[in-house]
Amino acid sequence: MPFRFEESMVNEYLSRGYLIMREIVPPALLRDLRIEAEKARALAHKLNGPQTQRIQPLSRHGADLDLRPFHDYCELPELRDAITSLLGPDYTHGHVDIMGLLTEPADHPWNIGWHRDGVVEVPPEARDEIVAAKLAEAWYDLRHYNQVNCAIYAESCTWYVPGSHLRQWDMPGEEQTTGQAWLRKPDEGLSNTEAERLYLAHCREFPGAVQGHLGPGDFMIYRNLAWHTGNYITYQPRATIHDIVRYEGEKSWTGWQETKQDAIRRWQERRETSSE
Ligand SMILES: O=C(O)CCC(=O)C(=O)O
Ligand SMILES: [Fe+2]
Repeated sequence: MPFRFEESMVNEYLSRGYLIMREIVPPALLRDLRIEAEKARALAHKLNGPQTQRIQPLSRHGADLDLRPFHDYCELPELRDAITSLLGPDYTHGHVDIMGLLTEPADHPWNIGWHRDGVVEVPPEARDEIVAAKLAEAWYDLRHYNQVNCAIYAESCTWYVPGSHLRQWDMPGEEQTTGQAWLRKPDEGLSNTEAERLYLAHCREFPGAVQGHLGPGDFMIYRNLAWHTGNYITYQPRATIHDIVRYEGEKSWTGWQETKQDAIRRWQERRETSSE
């Protein structure tokens, strides 16, 4: 059945922090996207190595890919209408100059590690009150932090903690693991199956985590301030459009880039002072 927007979806998005718009991409467009996704996955591995899990932005690869289906996706009236129903006017859901494809790594499993985007941009040691105050200004503002995964092939790579976007504080067990080397490359002597099971356990053990299952053409929008991770396996093709939903109206929130960079600088200065 073709996707139909329901009023209840607004509440679902606001309370859980994610919403999956099932089968919103029509089959004909999906077929065209797959033809290019096939090329893009091969290109990702050729350009960035066998372990790469993305190619981004797609606009950089116009010489090797036909970008038309991706532009068609950006123009898709079904998606435009659904986003307007969900968030109001003045939002865009697709940008070929931002969009990437998340791809499966070729050699071994890989896990990005649990994180909250936004927060993760500043190393834990550099997060001070100034960073927290700046982030707090935008935390509940729906014009920011809307991310998209739209599956061209069925996949179940994204794990998410529903409701965690509503808290600016962390609960016991909510720890960032993006810096853990064992998630990026299996420890010496570990087989791919053993690594896959360990990474899966790492996903399952996180308090309140649920696995997102996307069918072909399913569009998942999520508040990326929630706890989430991406768990990547080698033996299933993944070509998932990764983009943001961007507010195009008046931008009243500025200064985050500067705040982040200042915090990282202060932290580095502190490190240098303490090592003298
Ligand atoms: O692979 C995924 O689904 C998640 C990717 C992600 O969390 C990120 O790029 O920040
Ligand atoms: Fe993320």
